[in-house]
Amino acid sequence: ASSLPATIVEGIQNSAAYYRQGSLSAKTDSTVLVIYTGGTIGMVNQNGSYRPLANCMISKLRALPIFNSAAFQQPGSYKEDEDNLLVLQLDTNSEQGSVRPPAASPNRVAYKIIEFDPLLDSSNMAISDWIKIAECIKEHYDEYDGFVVLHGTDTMAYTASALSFMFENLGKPVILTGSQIPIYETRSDGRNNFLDSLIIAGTYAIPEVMVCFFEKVYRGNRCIKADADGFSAFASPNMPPLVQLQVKIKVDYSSIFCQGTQEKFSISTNMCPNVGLLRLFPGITTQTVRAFLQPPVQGVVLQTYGAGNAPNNRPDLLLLFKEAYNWGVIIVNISQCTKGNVGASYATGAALGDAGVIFGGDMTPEAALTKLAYVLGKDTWSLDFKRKMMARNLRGELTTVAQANMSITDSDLIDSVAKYMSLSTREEIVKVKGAIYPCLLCAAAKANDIPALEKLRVTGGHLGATNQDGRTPLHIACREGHINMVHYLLNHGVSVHVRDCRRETPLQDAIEGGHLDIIRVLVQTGALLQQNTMEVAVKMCCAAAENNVKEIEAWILAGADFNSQDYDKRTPLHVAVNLGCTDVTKFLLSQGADFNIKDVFG
Ligand code: ASN
Repeated sequence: ASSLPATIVEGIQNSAAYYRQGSLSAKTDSTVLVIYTGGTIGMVNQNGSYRPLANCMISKLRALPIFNSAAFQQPGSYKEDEDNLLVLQLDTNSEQGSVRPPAASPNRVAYKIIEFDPLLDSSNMAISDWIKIAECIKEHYDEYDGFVVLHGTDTMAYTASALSFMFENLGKPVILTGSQIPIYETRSDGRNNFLDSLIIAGTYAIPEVMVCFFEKVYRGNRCIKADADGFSAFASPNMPPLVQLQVKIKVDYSSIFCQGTQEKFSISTNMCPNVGLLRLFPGITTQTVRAFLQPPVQGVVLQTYGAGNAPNNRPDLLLLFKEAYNWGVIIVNISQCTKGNVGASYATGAALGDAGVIFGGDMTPEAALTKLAYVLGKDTWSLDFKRKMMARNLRGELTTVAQANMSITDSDLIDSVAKYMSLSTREEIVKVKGAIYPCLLCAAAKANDIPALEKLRVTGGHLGATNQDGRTPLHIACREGHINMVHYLLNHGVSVHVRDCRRETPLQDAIEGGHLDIIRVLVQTGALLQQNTMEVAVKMCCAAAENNVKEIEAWILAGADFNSQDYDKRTPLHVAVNLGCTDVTKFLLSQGADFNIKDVFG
């Protein structure tokens, strides 16, 4: 270095000093991909009827300040100056209406819009359109924190149900929304529905397919279009909303469905088209039912009366169902009532069970039909297994007995705390639960106490609940290096994508803790580095400056490139050599680090 000009030597020294301090501010935006498929939200009235209008949504939103933050409009205020990138500024400092999710608190939601061609009235949608949406989300899954699908309301409940099954091991929010009046008109419900969806998808790590409409977010496979004229167009008869957007945003964390998994997100697009819905009515003829059950039909959702009943004085019908069962048709019994469960409590219901008809619990017709299409499309499953899966709760689409009967308020501990604090009302107990439950989870995760967590879980709690710093038990287990706890939490549906108040995911904790075995599990489950390559380079250079081989190894295992260059185009090898850190130098060279890369100083 002594033979180099003084300014360059100073540059190198400053850079080395910088790494000794090690500082980098976390990114504060979250990102959402909006997939615009059509629907009233983007329609215009032409010759007396509504039709979707192409190439108009982005310019319209750009002109609405609420959808396109003024901060972003200043040139150079955002690094990606792309045509279809818009930024929503969140009111994090206001008390009323503030967005204060217990997880990460981004200041802004940056969102991009992909417009489908052609835009469709959702009544024109088919299975191929569900696949198109699923493939689009799969393609961009790693780049965004959440997804919003702008969609017509008419078949939104079908698409939401279908996607909920097609998405396997979903770890991020996917929200469908639309409107009853186009967003281009003055009196539109579309603006609020869209804003609410962006806020929830960008700030709450709820790993479900949801429908957001008129201040509520429902589980997608639980809702139905219930009103053709009202703004409150959707209902979820058998399950309360997951989120209510009032002055405060209320999330029902204990109801969030968690798919216990250590698998990466994937999509299953082989949806069987040979399914149908048969609604019984008094006097239905044998010929009608026989015609309905003919090949190529492979699955039928049978809408029965009340609590799952069909005439047991019609041996002709029961025989047809039995015959269909024998030649491999799957028949699922759901009720014609919008609310309630089916079962064998009446002889008229039990007779269907005897004929091989499966009880479909409290599934909506949309959920039952799309679930059949998904299950029948699984070529590697046996017919017996497919029948079993139809009765099982796969994505929160039906209420299981355990869920219905248990609640976190049953927990002895919460009860004791409630008694000690003289709490009497359910509301008070629910508040205490909200306050202490995440602390109990995190304490158990830190102590590596799986039985304690299991006790909390079976009383109806959500293991992904976040503490006051937005940290989940998974963040803590990853930091502490408790590999069995990590397996347990992943198997019980805690998402690898949740960010804490520093916007960091459990992968970052595992890297900083130097827990290579945990990094392997997280990466296999789909965890990705959230920082851009420059930020990663800086962090690796900091580790190189500390001669911390384990941390460098951890970064590489997590997917970082050991040749990545920082703001001065310096690699970890530059820093290690410059500061005489032999262990890191040797390690980087053994990994094949490139010693010919030039930094800005040459
Ligand atoms: N027909 C429209 C659609 O489903 C209805 C709407 O979006 N409100 O595309």
